[in-house]
Amino acid sequence: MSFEKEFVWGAATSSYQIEGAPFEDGKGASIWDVYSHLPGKVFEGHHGDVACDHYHRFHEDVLLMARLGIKAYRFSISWPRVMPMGTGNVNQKGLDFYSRLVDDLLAHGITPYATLYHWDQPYELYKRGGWLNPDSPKWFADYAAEVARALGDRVKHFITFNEPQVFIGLAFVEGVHAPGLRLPVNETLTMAHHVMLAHGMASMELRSLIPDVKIGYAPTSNVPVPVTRKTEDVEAARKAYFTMPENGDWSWNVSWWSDPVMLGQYPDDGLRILEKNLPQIGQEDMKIIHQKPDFYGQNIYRGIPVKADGHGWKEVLHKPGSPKTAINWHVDFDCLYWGVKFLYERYGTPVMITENGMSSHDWPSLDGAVHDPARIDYLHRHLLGLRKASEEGASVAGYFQWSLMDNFEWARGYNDRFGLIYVDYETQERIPKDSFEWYRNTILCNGENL
Ligand code: PNW
Repeated sequence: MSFEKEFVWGAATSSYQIEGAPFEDGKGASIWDVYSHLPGKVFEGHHGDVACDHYHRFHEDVLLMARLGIKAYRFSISWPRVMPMGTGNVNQKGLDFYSRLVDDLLAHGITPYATLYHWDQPYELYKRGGWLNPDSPKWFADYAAEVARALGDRVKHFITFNEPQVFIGLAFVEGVHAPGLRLPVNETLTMAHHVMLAHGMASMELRSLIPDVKIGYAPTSNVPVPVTRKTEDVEAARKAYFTMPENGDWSWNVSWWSDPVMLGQYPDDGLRILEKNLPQIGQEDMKIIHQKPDFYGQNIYRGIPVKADGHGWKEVLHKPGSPKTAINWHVDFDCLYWGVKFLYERYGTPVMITENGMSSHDWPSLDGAVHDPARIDYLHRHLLGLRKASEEGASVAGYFQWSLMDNFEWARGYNDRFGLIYVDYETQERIPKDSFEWYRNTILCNGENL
């Protein structure tokens, strides 16, 4: 068995992680431009001022994508490049950059998937309260409309948000991503509500401006993986995935971030547990939020072993010495299989793996090539799981490898290399790794080699 004929084989990146050129051609500052220059925030003071210099080298990168044979490329649009103040004036030169990129992709037969928000919020909007401001959904919808007007004749696939769990949770609950604050629960829940409203309002704009548009949403999750296939363990894992923890730790909860968008309501358990801290939920809000995506994106890198414990579940420690990646994340080869199965079961919308991949400490060997056998094994085994989920009836629309090339890994700077292409940050030389060749072959035969 293979993947469906229309299966979307892709690779992904994001603006701040690869583009550089933070203030060129009229771009405004983003919260990451500011945050990464604050002392002590990012590993050894790294920042994205140059990153992969993709702003100037995008053509070379598109040629590599063509060689890789990907059907689709997922990139993100930098909001402050397009609207330096976040609202109002549009920076034509910024839009032109994305327009040239899109033309180049299409000329090489690669379908563009544009993410509207991969964390680089305009700094000017942050100063106006960012996602706490009740106008923030409207700001986002206006920005989405500008992008749609400029690119919608050629870009038909949009993803509204990448990993709201991270840009609200890690940024404002845990305080380790830009802008690095720790705010009270009622405020972070308000932000989350605004983000979901923004998803809905932007989706409406996109749908009215681009009739044949396909919209996605890309939250993330670490998937509870049952330790056996016994019914009680599978049930325990399913519960662990979707249940709100009684301690109110809400920011990684799958249902809180997805039920409103996919099903039109907040989950009952979350409403009960978070009751004292809930934002005002307007009469029409849930209708706006429930702009059901055409594909349900999910970024999955990891699993958590789980077993039944009475009527509940228990997390199980990974066995000593079990596989880990360079970023120190445990590896559970079945995470895509269970994740996709559970998510499709609950939401009934085709699932798109919008990110999956691994970091390793790659370097060019004496022979000049970059050998990354562990990444090949990681991809191979995760794709086997994905295919199994599809064979068992889950609708799987596609798979985007994270990442096309090594890039700026947020608070960890250039520590972690996630790419299929090695980047020498001193010379900007790109070297396709062994995994690049492997993925190319996999795409060529639509996964028959797995
Ligand atoms: C994602 N976690 O981030 C992002 O979408 C990418 O920009 C990033 O480079 C990639 O995954 C690799 O990290 C995540 O704590 C950040 O589970 C943190 C987590 C997951 C994903």
